[in-house]
Amino acid sequence: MVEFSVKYAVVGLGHTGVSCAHYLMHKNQSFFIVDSRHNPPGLSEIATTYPHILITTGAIEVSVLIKAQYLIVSPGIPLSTPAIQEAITHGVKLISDIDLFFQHVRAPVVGITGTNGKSTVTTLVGAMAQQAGINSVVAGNIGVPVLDVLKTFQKDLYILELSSFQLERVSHCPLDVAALLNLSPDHLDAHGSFSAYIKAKQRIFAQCKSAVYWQDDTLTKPVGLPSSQCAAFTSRPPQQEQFGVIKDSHGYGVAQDDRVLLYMNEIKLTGRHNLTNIAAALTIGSLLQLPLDIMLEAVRSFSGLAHRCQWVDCIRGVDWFNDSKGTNEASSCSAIAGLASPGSKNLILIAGGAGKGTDFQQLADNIQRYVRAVILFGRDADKIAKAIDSRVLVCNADNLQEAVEQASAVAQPGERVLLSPACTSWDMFADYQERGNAFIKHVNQLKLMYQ
Ligand code: UMA
Ligand code: ADP
Repeated sequence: MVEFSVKYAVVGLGHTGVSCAHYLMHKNQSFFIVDSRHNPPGLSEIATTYPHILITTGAIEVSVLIKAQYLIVSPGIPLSTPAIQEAITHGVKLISDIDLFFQHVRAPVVGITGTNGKSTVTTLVGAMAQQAGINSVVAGNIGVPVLDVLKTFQKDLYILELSSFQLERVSHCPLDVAALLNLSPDHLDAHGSFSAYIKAKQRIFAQCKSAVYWQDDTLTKPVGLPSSQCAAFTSRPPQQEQFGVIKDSHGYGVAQDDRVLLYMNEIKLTGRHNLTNIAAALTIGSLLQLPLDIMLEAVRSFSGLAHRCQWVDCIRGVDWFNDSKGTNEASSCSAIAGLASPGSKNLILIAGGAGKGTDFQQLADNIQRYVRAVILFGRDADKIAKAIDSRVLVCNADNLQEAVEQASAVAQPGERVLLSPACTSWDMFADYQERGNAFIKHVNQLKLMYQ
């Protein structure tokens, strides 16, 4: 029988680990911290604020972990890490920051997951709640650790973006509304297979009161929940009591039943895939009893998040869009289809970077359908070029700046240039934000050249 000397081991000292440290200290709990990196982010902050807390860096050792009763494993550390698995066999239990959040939260909680669109829908639901005068906050994978939003007075509503890694780690997740927006292969290196990834995502429904899913993909349908507990949204014309997407003589729009609520030209968001995101947010908001007219006001004034189909500028009749957050094939495909003009190939695509192990066939098919020319850069440029074959004009660039210059040389007035890499940025940039900001800088330089 192991004698546990400390209650918690905080495994990982990124945003999650730092928030756990502050929270456990506030709750007077005993804990220590481990991180496999020698100089992890947050080290000096925690070491200075809590000098008596033991922090061990470097290889994670089972002999250290078994001193704790519970491990709080950060989302970026694989649960398959041998020392973690061994500690579990010694009787140490896993718990996550989300579990701790649910132990202490006293207000309704919404959870939103999916392969793509999470941040957009989470932010939009947050904007709807604010517009309705509800004292609410958005947190989770979007960038604010969940325990950070419990530090002050409790809110009346919490809206959480949850990643597959966070869902994989949580044991008790009693959400009032749980939404699974869509599913396509992503993070397969970490989860091992698409089915393991789906299983992690489906955990969002485990203890929920109401479930929201995407009618157009049965993989998102809650397994084992009665239909009375489920509400679906769709990217097609909606059925009774649903929100969905329509097209009529006024263009594309969002409808409830057979009533059109708004058209694309009334909103600031770009890309038709965002109509699906609006339908999802309206479904979630309705379950929260938010008034429809107030939700629609919030949709109309929502300009979207940076790096997601973000309009940058119009230079000599060519519109430039930054979709640096398009980091997998499915997201870039929907950005391409969402920005293309039906019936005409008016898009110039800039893509490439470090792919996530997919074969780029889905991307190549979308390119053939909607894109006139592709500029490729980054580690997997050749892999994408092979998938595209000779179906459209393909140019190669050594870096993003050269890609922008080549796109400018190819684009004709009336066309759109879209950066949507279908890859992570890690081969050339710190993250998607740095890549998107570099793109904006190069586009601004281009504008100066033509002034
Ligand atoms: N790491 C080590 N050794 C350690 C601990 C971490 O090498 O001992 C590495 C990880 O492998 C990873 C990096 O450090 O590459 C960050 O991991 P982390 O677990 O420390 O991450 P946090 O800083 O706590 O941030 C996490 C989420 N990060 C991940 O899931 C990788 C953030 O989502 C989230 O905003 C934050 O918690 C607050 O909830 C980011 C993300 O990229 C934006 N998420 C992925 C995505 O959206 O696709 C899932
Ligand atoms: P996430 O938080 O899940 O990464 P975001 O809202 O940040 O989602 O959007 C990331 C990218 O995913 C966008 O830049 C866009 O290319 C794509 N995208 C957004 N919404 C959808 C959707 N509903 N379906 C598919 N792709 C989407």
